[in-house]
Amino acid sequence: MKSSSIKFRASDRPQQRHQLKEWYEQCRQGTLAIFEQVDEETFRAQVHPDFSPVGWHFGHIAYTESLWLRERSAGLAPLFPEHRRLFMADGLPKCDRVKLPGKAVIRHYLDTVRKEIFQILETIDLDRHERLWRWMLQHESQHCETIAFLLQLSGSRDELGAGSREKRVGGVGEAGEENTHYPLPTTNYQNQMIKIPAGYFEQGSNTTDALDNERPAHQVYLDTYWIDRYPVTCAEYRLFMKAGGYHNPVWWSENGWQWLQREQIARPLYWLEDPQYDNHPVCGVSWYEAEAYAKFADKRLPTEAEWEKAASWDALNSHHRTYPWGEIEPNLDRCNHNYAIAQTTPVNAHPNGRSAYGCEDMLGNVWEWTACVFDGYAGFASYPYTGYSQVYFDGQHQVLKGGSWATRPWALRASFRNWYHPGVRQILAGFRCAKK
Ligand code: AVJ
Ligand code: FE
Repeated sequence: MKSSSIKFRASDRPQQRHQLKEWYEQCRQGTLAIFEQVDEETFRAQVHPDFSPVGWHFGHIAYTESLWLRERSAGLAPLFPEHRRLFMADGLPKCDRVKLPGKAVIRHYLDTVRKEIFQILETIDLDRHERLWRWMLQHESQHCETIAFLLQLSGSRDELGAGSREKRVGGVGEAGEENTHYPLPTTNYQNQMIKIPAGYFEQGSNTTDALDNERPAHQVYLDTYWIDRYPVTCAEYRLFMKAGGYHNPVWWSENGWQWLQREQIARPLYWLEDPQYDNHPVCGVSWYEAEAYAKFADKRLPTEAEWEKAASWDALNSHHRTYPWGEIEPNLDRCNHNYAIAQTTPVNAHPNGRSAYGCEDMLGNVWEWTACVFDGYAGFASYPYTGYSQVYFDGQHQVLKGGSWATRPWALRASFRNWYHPGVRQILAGFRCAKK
């Protein structure tokens, strides 16, 4: 079993190069599987003003790989400098990114950069550069996820939700295996709350693949609290809708109610009114909707630390787990991820993914909003550039944890942090609740 926790000695470098190459190939295979399914029109269309066109993300993946692995770390001259302005992170306004080259040009860009960086990998000093190479895998993974939800969004443009699951492009699968017939849960379940006893746990991570915002790992003390065993399901959320949730300010914060008046919406973005999805997590809610539901249910959103402790702390052994279930790398038996089935699954479909405390469905399926504003931990140091995390420490972004059905394995772990404005509902986000 490949494990990200394997520690390599200098003499093992050939093996480590081989492992990186394998990961890069696996990651790219998934990226290209999606690429192949996108037509030229969808490629360049801007489906939502807050997001770049799907095709831009593919070019940006190639650009970023070239910038950091060729230019910055290997000292080579830029490849295709004519692409720079279009594909750099802060080059053009998103609406101007529709003037994209065609798919063939972008494919050539991806392939050419990739060929060169594999040559670099053969001799690069990994003692110095391993972190950057691991970061790059996660960069591609995250843009892949953005592509996935933009495609879902473009498929549902006309009917906003209804029928969108059928119209979605297929998943990339794992090793070509078909996995469209997910087992439905055989028994009904009751969402329960799990008691997490007071005490210390370890938040964050110092491993090579930990991003700047996950570092440094540190001890946090939490009082006793309760947290939902599962994410909030569509059936549960329907109660809020039926009770007039979207029409009564009593459950909404002031900012949330103002946001609702502007948006004029009355259901989650990806809502499908079909009992077939009752046991699936609600998906496509803003932080404000999550906050309002929690109040309706007489609960609250968990803090980031509460979420992470419930997901990763093994109190019996005073041990921090990389994944809720331990150290085995994510697979489809443990969590719904990697775009494998391209939709949500019932919240209780992955009992083997449960955490030491018994929480389920914490990785994959839907991202989960937390009560916390995104910020650096004490001792934070930007990597590889301030624009990656630090510029978002502006008090305007809420942290999400856990990953979704579209999250690639390289960005899936209990310490991983995602962040978006509280009003964003295009991402694949749901939530679970907590209580004192
Ligand atoms: C952490 C997912 C919000 O996609 O904007 C990609 C990740 N940063 N390239 C984003 C990211 C730079 C980021 N999110
Ligand atoms: Fe990026």
